[in-house]
Amino acid sequence: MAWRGVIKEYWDFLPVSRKTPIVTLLEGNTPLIPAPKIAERISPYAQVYLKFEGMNPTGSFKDRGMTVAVSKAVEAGAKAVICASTGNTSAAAAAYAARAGIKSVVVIPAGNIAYGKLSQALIHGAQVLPIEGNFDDALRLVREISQEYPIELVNSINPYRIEGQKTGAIEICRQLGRVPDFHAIPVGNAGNITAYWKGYKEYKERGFVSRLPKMLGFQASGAAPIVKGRPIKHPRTIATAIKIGNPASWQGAVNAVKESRGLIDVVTDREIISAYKLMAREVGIFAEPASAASVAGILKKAKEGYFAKIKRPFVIVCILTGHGLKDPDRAVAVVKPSKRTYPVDKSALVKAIFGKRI
Ligand code: AN7
Repeated sequence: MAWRGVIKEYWDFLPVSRKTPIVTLLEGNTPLIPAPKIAERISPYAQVYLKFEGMNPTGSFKDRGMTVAVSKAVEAGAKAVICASTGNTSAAAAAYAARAGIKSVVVIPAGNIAYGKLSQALIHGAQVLPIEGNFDDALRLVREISQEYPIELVNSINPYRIEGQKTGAIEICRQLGRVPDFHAIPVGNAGNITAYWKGYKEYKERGFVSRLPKMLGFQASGAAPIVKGRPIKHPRTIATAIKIGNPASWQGAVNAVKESRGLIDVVTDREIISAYKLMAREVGIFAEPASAASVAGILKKAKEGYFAKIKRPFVIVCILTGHGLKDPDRAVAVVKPSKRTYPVDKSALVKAIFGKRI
């Protein structure tokens, strides 16, 4: 049967009923792609899979949560939704609101969201309000506005977002036919790590599986409030998606790490870019920089010897949260292509391709 989207496929796990109007773009069912080129850098016993959430309809994992949040908002009679965003939430909110035929308002840190994401919010018809502050300022404002005015908040403090996003965990278990040993994931506002942990736990509680993965969360080193144990006033990282200094689901991330006996650590921008290029060049997957934090994280832990004690086959799943096309400027900046142009001349091209000697 054709894929029916997150709400219908995971109906029994979600707070929906026959009264819920289903607002879907058939999100979910994203590929779980083996990455032997990454695995060989981790351990001879490692199997690494990349869960490419960039293959969702708006190009990020946010769609899993947004289908549920917008459907429940419409069920409750909402005529408008609002969010703060580093970009991907705004793209998803704008698309699902468009699908539902309701208004969307997105508050973003001016000049700090990737061009692809901004273009999505704009073309889907969202009211885009760039503020002269960062994501944390934006989230504080939309929280207050949604409490005082008739507009539904669709950031991940909306529990329906977490409910939708937890389906990623169930999907991974079904695709793998087992529970991964390690689940590596970038952490920004910490909604997704909270959601995945909830999903794994519920899948186990219902008796479908009997184990749980260790949760490995990774923050950018300049935007690592949870690792540092205090909010960061002026977060900094080239991974703008996770440039967040005071995550809303802080406690959820801490619980996931503690309960799973996993860890949360930092990766530098340099490590992020290195993993970003490695994935593109050796695996064939173009994910956005924030997504590369999960791969950068396991490479770092491998170097530190974290996996060295394991002498039997084990499985790591890395969540690639968003598509590389979201942030084309970063890809071009990283590669720094030459500005040189060529005449319309075969020999000039042949020389460029094969060098002088041919
Ligand atoms: C590609 O869009 O917060 O830890 O406003 O876009 O659940 O916040 C995006 C976050 C990772 C972090 N990877 O997830 C937003 C926003 C990508 C992201 C994260 C985000 P959370």
